[in-house]
Amino acid sequence: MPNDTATLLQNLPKLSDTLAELTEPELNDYAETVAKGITHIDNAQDLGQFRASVTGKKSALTNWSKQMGKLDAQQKKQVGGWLHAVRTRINEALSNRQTELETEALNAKLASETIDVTLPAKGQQKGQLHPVTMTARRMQQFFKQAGFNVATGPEVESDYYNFEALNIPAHHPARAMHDTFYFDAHYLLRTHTSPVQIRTMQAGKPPIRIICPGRVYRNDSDQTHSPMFHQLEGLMVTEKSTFAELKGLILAFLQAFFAKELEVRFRPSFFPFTEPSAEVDILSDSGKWLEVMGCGMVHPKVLQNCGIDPNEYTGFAFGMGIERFAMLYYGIEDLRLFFQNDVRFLRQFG
Ligand code: 2NM
Repeated sequence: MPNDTATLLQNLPKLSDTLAELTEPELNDYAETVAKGITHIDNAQDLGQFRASVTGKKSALTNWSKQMGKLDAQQKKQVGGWLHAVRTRINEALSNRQTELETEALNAKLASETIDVTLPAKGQQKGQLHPVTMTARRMQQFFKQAGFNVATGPEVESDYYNFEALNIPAHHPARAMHDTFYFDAHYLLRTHTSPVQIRTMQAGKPPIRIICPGRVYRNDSDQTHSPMFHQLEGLMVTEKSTFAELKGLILAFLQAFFAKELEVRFRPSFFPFTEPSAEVDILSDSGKWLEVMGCGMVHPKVLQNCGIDPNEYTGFAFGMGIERFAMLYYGIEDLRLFFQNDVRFLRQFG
């Protein structure tokens, strides 16, 4: 069925121009043909044109209506009824089609404007976590399942929390060793996360099982040192924590972190805040021992400084550099890559 107005108009029944010659079936047929044609019009503009052609001033219908005056009263009533029915039928068809076309237009507009809000934005690349963050999370995952809670604290510390409480008195060589960034005589950037452990011991009672991840600062910068780096330290204080337990925990951690059986070696060492103290080495694939962390039994003086009676409680502590673990885990040779924020480097860790 054609749907342009010109063809539709041509295909309408050719009825007499003279009203007196028209019959009801002819008019009904005309109305039906017009109504059917209307259903095929596919746009509002054509519908408007068609409306004007079949109901407007110059339409056959209007022409017939104008001749009503020539009819006698009885004919007027009858033919008037017929014409009214034709006009009503045509107007109804026009109105229905108009509603349909408006609905179609609205649906098409809505469809064309549909936005999938779940699509990634144009020209955007997915970000990912920094390898140091992923490494820290991997480390924390182990200790959390082992019953340790995560504790955090300020990066700007007092010399008391960073040194004194840890049995590192003024003029102790460890203070020089630490190459500390001082703000003034008392305030500094923490050189390790141990002050968080001090604050936790002061604030609470054993049993204590915490890990303290975070940024630490030392005035040191070369291939293997960054002035800011990350540490994860741990502390457990109970009525009977032992070095054997510490060894078992660290062995389990290292094997879980590197996801393989590892040769681990505890080497006697010294820290002012632990006694005895040890460095922990792992045997690398190349057969070399690599130092990965330090640990020891918390020094009785440190417990005392925090209001914990060393005759009632014992504790062990350990500390490690997160960058060092990230380098070993991902096989990264140069520490500085972590801090340059070069996306060509960062994108390699999925
Ligand atoms: C290490 C090695 C050995 C340590 C000790 C303490 C505290 F506060 F409990 F005394 N926190 N961290 C510790 C012990 C840290 O890092 C190489």
